Amino acid sequence: MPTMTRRTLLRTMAAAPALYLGVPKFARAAEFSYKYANNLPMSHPLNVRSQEAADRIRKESNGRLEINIFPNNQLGGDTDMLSQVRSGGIELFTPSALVIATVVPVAAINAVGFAFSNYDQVWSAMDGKLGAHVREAIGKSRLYAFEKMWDNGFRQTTTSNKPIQSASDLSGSKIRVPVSPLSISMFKALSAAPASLQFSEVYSALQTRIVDAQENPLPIIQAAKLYEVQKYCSLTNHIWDGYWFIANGRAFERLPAELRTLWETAFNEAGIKQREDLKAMNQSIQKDLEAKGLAFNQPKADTFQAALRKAGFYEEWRGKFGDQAWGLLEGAVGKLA
Ligand code: X2X
Repeated sequence: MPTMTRRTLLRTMAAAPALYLGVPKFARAAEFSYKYANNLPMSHPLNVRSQEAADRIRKESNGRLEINIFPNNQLGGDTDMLSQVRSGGIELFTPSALVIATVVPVAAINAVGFAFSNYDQVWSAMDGKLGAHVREAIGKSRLYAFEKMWDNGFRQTTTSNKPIQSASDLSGSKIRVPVSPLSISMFKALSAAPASLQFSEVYSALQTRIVDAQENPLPIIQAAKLYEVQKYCSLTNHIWDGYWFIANGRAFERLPAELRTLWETAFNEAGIKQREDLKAMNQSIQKDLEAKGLAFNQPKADTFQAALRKAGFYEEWRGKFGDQAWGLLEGAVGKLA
């Protein structure tokens, strides 16, 4: 048999596709191969739109920049991913505002209880001065934050034992919250017994009744199948939560200008589409979750805010965030305390 030249080898491979299924689409190794990790299943719009952006970046950079997604806590829980993106072990991560606030405290400002009442307020604040203020703070910890925040949603409360009709129903309730000082403080102010757990632990913590309740936006309850281990869903709308798309600072600086522009454009445009996906889902998602067995109720919203005021929650967090950030928040949503 004649020795195979590169050309005949390639021809042979082309004739027998089944033999080289393992070979990546772009045979030439990418100049920049980046890892993007997150805590959500692949079915969530955050991953669907990120995959689209990654495909676009690979194509428009002619394979120079490749981004591989590791969804669903494959590379560890939020706390692990956050330390990996800071050290450079991974290049990209999407922490919720609540979670990145463990490193950049002011990032939790959008999650002040009952601050935002609708998406118009949310996006004009986060695409405007409040968002710019937080991005700057993120930049100071040698992380790069993309301009457009992605939507997580308004957080709702699910339980296994009883519906939450008003703030007093939360009293003593064992509720899981993210690894977030603001969430702990807020649920303590509501007399609940909150416990911080990474999202990777939530399903089993509910299943084994380590906690009775959790709180998350409906698209997360759907994507992570939390309806399988919860009975009631009370539409508390207590926090608006979003994801910051962040990169390791050095990984960002390493990219040549044209690739930086490409990934900024691709991820920011994908983020806008992801916001629209969630908006569209919000029309039908309650019906879907009801069909899967969750019982919904609309609690009395003003009882929660009154309880928070009484407990001094707003005063405490105004002090923690400082007058500048607090002023930007109140500028967007009106007086809170
Ligand atoms: O951990 C959660 O609850 C989640 C998925 O909403 C966040 O990323 C904060």
